[in-house]
Amino acid sequence: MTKREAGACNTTNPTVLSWVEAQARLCRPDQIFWCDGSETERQLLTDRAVTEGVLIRLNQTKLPGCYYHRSHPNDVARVEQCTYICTETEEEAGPTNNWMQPKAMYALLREHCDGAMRGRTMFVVPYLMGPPGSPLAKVGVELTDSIYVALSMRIMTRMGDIAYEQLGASEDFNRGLHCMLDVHPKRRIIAHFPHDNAIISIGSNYGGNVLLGKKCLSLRIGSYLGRREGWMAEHMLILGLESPEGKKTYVAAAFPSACGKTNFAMLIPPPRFKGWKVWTVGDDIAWMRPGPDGRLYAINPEAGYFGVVPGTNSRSNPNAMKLIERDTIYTNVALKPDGTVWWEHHDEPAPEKCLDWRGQEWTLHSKEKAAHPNSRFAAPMTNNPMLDPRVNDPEGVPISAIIFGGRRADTMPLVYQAFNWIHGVYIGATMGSEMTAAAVGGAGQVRRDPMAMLPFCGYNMGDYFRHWLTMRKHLKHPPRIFHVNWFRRDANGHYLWPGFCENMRVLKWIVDRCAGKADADETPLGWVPGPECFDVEGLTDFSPDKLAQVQHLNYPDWRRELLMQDELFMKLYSHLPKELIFQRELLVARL
Ligand code: OXD
Ligand code: MN
Repeated sequence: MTKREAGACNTTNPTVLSWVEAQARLCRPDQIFWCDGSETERQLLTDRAVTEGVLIRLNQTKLPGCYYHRSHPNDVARVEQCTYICTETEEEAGPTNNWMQPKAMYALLREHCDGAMRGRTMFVVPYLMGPPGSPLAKVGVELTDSIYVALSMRIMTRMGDIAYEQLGASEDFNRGLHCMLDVHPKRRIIAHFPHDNAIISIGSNYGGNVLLGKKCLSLRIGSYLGRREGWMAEHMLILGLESPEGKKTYVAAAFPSACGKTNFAMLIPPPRFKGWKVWTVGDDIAWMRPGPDGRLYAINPEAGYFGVVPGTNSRSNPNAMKLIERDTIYTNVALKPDGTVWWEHHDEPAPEKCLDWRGQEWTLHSKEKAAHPNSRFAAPMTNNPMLDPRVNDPEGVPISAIIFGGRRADTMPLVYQAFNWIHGVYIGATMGSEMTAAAVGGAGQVRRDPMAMLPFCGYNMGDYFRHWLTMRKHLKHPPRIFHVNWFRRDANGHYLWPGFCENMRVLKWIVDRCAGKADADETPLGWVPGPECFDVEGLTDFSPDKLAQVQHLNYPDWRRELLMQDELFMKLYSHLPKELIFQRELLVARL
């Protein structure tokens, strides 16, 4: 067999070949580099990225295999205002999405992409979302003129020949095109064409906008395909909680961006829970379908974690600290003189001097943050010391509980359980959270974020709720549904719940509920743990009245909450399932 030259074409799939040729005719790159996902290729592209100044090689003794990238200061987060769902009718995309007619959007993008890769290389990045051979796995091919994207996709997905092996001669793959242009905000568009299984992203080089396997395919296009094909694409972590006796229970949890999904997915139980272990299947996205036994099975379509860095430390996430010690691409953190990195709330104290995320000199007296609040790591999941052995199981793992949660200073108790599936869908549909730096916008304001999918649902949100209700019919043993809030504060603004590893206590109650082992008290909101079946032993400074405070149902807050929920329901009214309106009435009556 002749050795393949790096970058040479490595597929005979006629549809891939003709589509790449057509896009190359439009974008006119100087070169086409066909990625195969090999180690040799990783080294070659990494060296090239370093030579071109796209990546900085970090201290290889302290951080082996780690590199540093700075994005353009105007390009540091997802841009929801430039993100479009392009369906024939506006109604299909629904009132929560920006919409444009596909024909008009294709025409606009053709103009932008015409000759956009002149003088540049087009990387052909084939990738597989999900374990090889899984009935849920999907193939995508991303064409990009960003070497940073090619290298990051290698971490975040199963990238390379493996995707062509899964694809065979099929035409069924996601067509993704990414042109950086000059990363000018005025030319930034992230367009999804669900009917064509296609994505075109221009004018950005920030992960969430350009690593097309992630939010674009796995959630926006994925949710659309899921409804058509009878499965669910959700913004959820997946973890397995193992008891000292070796019994494992899997749960999936949806929190809005930057609410600690990665931390929760990698939780290390506190000493009180000796012998208990948390295993990670995924930290951001779950694809779920009913299994032959009537349970809901989930896979993580990704192969890496793209986590928020500031706040990561050995208290919040010791496993992540191990995860990002090697083979990691850091974006927009601070760079220390010894070639290591730093960020706010790092274990180590702030350095006297470093370069901030913009590359400017930073000292202890600087007023600005050294790392951007949305700075990120991209690290392979295989670095995770607690990676679940079933992460590559093509059938996925059976989900016993679904947890919804948001960042709320008030109103929402620490934990409560839905009375049933429909009530649980209502709880997910009315979720709200304070906004964070993960998206451009008003950080701190509460916005409705149904199932944490507001920025990611690829069709009408009302129809998405209907799909959730319909899924129940295919589940003989549906997961139980819960709502949590780690972020409730007292009148002085202090957090009422210690959070981090102590969230294990909430998880344990949830898992016990699923096994029929924990008692609960009925409240107007749902089932809540009674003081006798919620373990607070070993929690310093947490008396039973603190539990009462963090669980407290404050009626004036709930009156306000119902009004805020109404705003979303009014917006979605024409497609809103009536079941949810009835659920609202039931809640009002109970309150
Ligand atoms: C993410 C996000 O990057 O949700 O995961 O913004
Ligand atoms: Mn996310």
